[in-house]
Amino acid sequence: MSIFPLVLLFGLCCGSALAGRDLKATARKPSTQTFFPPTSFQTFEGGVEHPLSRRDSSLADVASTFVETQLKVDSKTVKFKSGYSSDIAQHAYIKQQHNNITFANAVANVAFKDGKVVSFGNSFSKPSAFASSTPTISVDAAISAAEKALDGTHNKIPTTLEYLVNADNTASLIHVVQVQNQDQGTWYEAFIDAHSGEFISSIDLVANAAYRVLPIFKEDLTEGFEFLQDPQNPASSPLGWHNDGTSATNDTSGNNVLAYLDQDLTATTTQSSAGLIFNYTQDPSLSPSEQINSDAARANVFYILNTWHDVVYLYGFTESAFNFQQTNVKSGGLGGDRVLASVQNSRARNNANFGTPPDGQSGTMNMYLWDFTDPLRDGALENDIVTHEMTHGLTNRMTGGGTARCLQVVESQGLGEGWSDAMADWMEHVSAPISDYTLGSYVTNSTAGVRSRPYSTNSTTNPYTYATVATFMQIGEVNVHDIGEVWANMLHNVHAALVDAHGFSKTARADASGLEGNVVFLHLFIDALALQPCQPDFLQARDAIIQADSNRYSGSNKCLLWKVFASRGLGFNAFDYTDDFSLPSGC
Ligand SMILES: *[C@@H]1O[C@H](CO)[C@@H](O)[C@H](O)[C@H]1NC(C)=O
Ligand SMILES: *[C@@H]1O[C@H](CO)[C@@H](O)[C@H](O)[C@H]1NC(C)=O
Ligand SMILES: *[C@@H]1O[C@H](CO)[C@@H](O)[C@H](O)[C@H]1NC(C)=O
Ligand SMILES: *[C@@H]1O[C@H](CO)[C@@H](O)[C@H](O)[C@H]1NC(C)=O
Ligand SMILES: *[C@@H]1O[C@H](CO)[C@@H](O)[C@H](O)[C@H]1NC(C)=O
Ligand SMILES: [Ca+2]
Ligand SMILES: [Zn+2]
Repeated sequence: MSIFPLVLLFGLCCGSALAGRDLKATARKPSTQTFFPPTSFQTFEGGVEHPLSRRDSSLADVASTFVETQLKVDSKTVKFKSGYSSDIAQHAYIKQQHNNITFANAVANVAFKDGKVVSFGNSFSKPSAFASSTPTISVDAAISAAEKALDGTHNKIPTTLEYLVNADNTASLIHVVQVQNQDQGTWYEAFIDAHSGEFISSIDLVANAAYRVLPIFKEDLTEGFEFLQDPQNPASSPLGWHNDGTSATNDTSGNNVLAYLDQDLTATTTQSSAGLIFNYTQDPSLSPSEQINSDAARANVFYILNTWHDVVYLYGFTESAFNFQQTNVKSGGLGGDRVLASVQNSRARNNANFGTPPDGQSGTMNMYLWDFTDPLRDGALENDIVTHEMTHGLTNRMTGGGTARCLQVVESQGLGEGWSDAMADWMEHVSAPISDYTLGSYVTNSTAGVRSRPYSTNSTTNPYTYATVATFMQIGEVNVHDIGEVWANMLHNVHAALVDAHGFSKTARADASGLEGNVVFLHLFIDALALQPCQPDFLQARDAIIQADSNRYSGSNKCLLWKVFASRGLGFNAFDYTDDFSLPSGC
């Protein structure tokens, strides 16, 4: 029997002038954004036949042949990378290759349902020239170049040799080197030219949260902890939360999560002498670093991340869909990648972030302290921040088949921020109708929280439409969280409309089988991630959600979804950040 404290957060207060305070997260990207060829995405509702549809072939063969036929390319240029079956569709992720060397940025994804192709995304290229496929620069030299370019150190992950399509349509041969800098919280995949030794560009594996605060009125902080007994879901975590697949644990570590203090992976919080009881009562009058408070914080992060794992597992973020587990109980995907969650990390303030490497390497979460108040407040005790960060792991892993390279262009990053807010939004609703939602209120001591507007169905409260993205893009340094607000608000509206239409399940976190609106919403959310192409834009993310509804619910919500998206400018003819409020024929 396990007993865990759960933090309950109450609405807070206050009117300090924190609006527009820019936190550091957006300024740290290197200017060398990797080039990504344009991505096309087609959805086919009920599906189309494909060349091997009448034969008994493997997913790899069927998907590869489909890509070859569609793109009229030779089978030698197509390499099956990964694939899996969800409860509703089969997903295949494919890379372009040349001389048996795969491309880092030319990829395809095909989804099948009932033997037919339901969606197809691709960024395959026809390079005008290829660098020789035999490198002339050694791996060691490439590592040095990567470390120098990105001010970090190569970790122990083996380098790979790949091709990279450039903006001028040539193909460079590259050594791919992971480089980290713990002090700066950076973690990149560096692309080093394997012939010239020059640094070309990088993939940023860390998604940061930067928080903006609007001044508002005061309210007192009320803390409330609850004891929850055995909150784990055996359907999602058959080993329980305190067993990593090799041995039982008696602290804040297990198969899904290791929650520790600052930079010491062994600094977990331990159980009580009576067994797996973590009964640490946080004292808000004391500094977060007091033992009782840091124990409570680690216990809370451990509880939230495990609960998050168990919920999204039910909706499809499983081993085969590239989730985070030390030991994989069901087949598919790579293990050895539970989330390493650093609580009260002392390297930064007023922020939080999540690093998502490819499947098989642990995701890393850093939670920092916030100095807007005295005593400081701990992000680990604000559940929506923890959920926001963890959801970066979901979207980065499920988009593009576990490579963690497919939410890198600005618009895709913005969508990533939006999904993270939308997941926090979904997790915190307990009844219909779907009320307005803010996040980050506790750490900032401000009811407005960290975003510019509450998420709302009311277009006065939140007026953001697709065209708002264009205004955000025009601001000198684009803040991907601004773009994320537009997407998160669209998703808030989708959630609200589905709940209005189909009701609300109070057991949705433990039971994904219902037909209530909040259950439907999370299914579409997660199904669509696997369908959408690498580097999706707003239109493609919308289309993937509508296709997900076709796959799972025979399109029964098609017009509802179109109406919601259209109401926020993402209608049938929306394009290039111009609002369109029209519906497809039949709606
Ligand atoms: C690519 O790999 C296949 C299968 O391993 C092999 O038959 C073929 O010769 C290789 N081609 C090149 C260009 O290395
Ligand atoms: C937890 O397990 C370790 C390793 O088995 C053991 O040394 C330690 O005493 C245990 N701690 C508690 C609090 O039960
Ligand atoms: C938890 O700790 C509090 C004191 O902080 C105590 O009153 C309560 O009985 C404890 N509960 C359990 C189940 O150990
Ligand atoms: C929160 O903000 C209010 C209003 O600015 C202030 O009175 C209060 O002391 C703050 N709380 C903390 C813990 O700093
Ligand atoms: C939307 O919000 C505005 C401002 O709070 C309010 O005046 C209006 O009545 C709301 N509209 C609806 C339909 O609730
Ligand atoms: Ca995994
Ligand atoms: Zn974020």
